[in-house]
Amino acid sequence: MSNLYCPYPKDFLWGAATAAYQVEGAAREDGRGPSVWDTFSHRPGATAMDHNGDVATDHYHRYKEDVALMKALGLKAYRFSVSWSRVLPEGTGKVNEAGIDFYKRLTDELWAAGIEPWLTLFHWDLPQALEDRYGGWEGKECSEAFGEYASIIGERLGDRVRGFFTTNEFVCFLDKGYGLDPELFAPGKYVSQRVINQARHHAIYGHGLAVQALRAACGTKVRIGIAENLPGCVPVRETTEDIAAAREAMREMSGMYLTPIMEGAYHPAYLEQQGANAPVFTDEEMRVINSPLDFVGLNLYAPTYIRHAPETARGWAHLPCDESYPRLTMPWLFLGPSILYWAPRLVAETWKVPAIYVTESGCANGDRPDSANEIWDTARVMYLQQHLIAGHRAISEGYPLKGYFVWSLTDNFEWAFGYTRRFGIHYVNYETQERTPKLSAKFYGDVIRRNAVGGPLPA
Ligand code: PNW
Repeated sequence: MSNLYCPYPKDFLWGAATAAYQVEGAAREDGRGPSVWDTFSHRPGATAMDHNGDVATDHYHRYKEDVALMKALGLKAYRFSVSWSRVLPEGTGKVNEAGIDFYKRLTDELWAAGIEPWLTLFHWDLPQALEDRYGGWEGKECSEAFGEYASIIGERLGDRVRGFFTTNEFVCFLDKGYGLDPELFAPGKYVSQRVINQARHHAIYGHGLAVQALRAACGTKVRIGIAENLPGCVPVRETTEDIAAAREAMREMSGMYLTPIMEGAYHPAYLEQQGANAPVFTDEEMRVINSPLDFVGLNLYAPTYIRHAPETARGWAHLPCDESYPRLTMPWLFLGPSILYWAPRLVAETWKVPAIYVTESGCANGDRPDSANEIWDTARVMYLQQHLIAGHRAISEGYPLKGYFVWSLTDNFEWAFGYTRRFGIHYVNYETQERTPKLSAKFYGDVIRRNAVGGPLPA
C-alpha cells in the first residue's frame, strides 16, 4: 500500500497517545480515589458487556513493557493523562504521594528510552468527590480545583515533562455527559441547556486557570496547550467560497470552546442562539480563558463537510455524511483524510498559533489475530497513511504542524464501548494482557524511521 513519497521535517514529533482511565487499571490501588468514570462504568448496563476500567490494559503495572513497545517503534513522544483522583483522591486537598510516584516512574522510564513525556491533565475522569460536592463542572469551585490540581502537577512533575495539555475534548465530558449523550458518557446526567452552558464556561475558565498555574510553576521550560476535538471542517470543494465557509463554520461551531480560548470572547452567534440560557461571566474570567498558549492540539478523526451557502443567513451549510459514506468501526468515524490538511490550515489562518499538534488520530477496526498471531489491520494502515499524506501537504504549504500522536498505542477501554472496540496499533489480549504489534505498528515504525510516508519501502 505504498503511495506518493512525503518526507517530513527533521524535528517532526512522532508520538502515540493514551488516557489514564483507558489504560491504567489499578483502580483501587495505592490510594487512588474514584472518578466519575468508575461510577459510570459500574452502573449496570452503562457500558458494552458491563466492561469497566478496573484493570484495563494494566498499564499501571506494565508501563515498562509499554515503554519498550514505544522504544521499538522509535517514538519521539508519548502523550498520557494523569488520573486526577490518583493524585488527589478527594479532588482537592491532600496529595496522594503514591499517585505522584507512579508518574515519576513512568516519566523516568520514558526519558531513559529517549521519549519525551507529554502530559494531559484531564481526560474525562473527574474525581467523583468533585461531582458529589459541586455537581462537577456545574460549580465554579470545580474550575478552581482544576487550577490547584494543575499547580500541584506543575510543581511535582513539571521538570520531567516536555509539554502539557490542560483538557481533552470538552464536548465529550460536558455536552455529551451532561445531556446530549448521557447513555454513552460519564457522568451520564441530564441538566438544562442553561446549566450546560454555564458548565462549559467553568470548564474553559478552568483551562485558563490551569494554563496560568502551569506557567507559574514551570515558566517557559515546558510547552503548554490543549487537546481539543473541534469540528474538523472540510470545504466540500476547494474553492475560495467553500474554504471561507469552512473557516467560518469552524469558528462558529467552536463558539463556546476554542473560539473564546483563542479570542477571549464567545462567538456572537453562540451567545445569540443561547439567548437567556447564555453563560454568565466576567471580563476577568474571559481574560483568564484567553491565556496565551504555546500550541494548539487537535484530535482529528472524521470530517465535517461544509459548503458555501449564500441562501442562508450564516452563509455556510453542513453536509452530513449519509448511510452510504465509508466509515470505520464507530458510528461517527467517517473516513476523510483531508482533515489532516484542512484543520491545521483553517486553525492557523483563523488564529495566531505558534504550533499545532495532532493530538489524536486513528481508528477502530475489527482486528483479529490470525493463526500465526499476526494482526493484518489493513484498514488502519490505509487510514494512517492517507492522513499522513494530507498532513504532509499542510506542512509543505507552510502551516505549523509540528507533531502527530496516533490514537492509540495499544487497544484499551473504549469508554461506553468497553473492550469491544480496538483503536490500538498494538493488539491487547485481555485474557493474558499480552501485547502484539499489528501491521499498523510496523507501518508506523517505518514512517518514523524513514521520517516519511509513502514511496517504496527500502528493500
Ligand atoms: C476521543 N465523536 O473520543 C477520545 O479522546 C479518546 O479517549 C477515545 O478513545 C478516542 O477519541 C476514540 O473514541 C471521541 O463522537 C469520542 O466524534 C467521540 C467522538 C470523537 C472522539
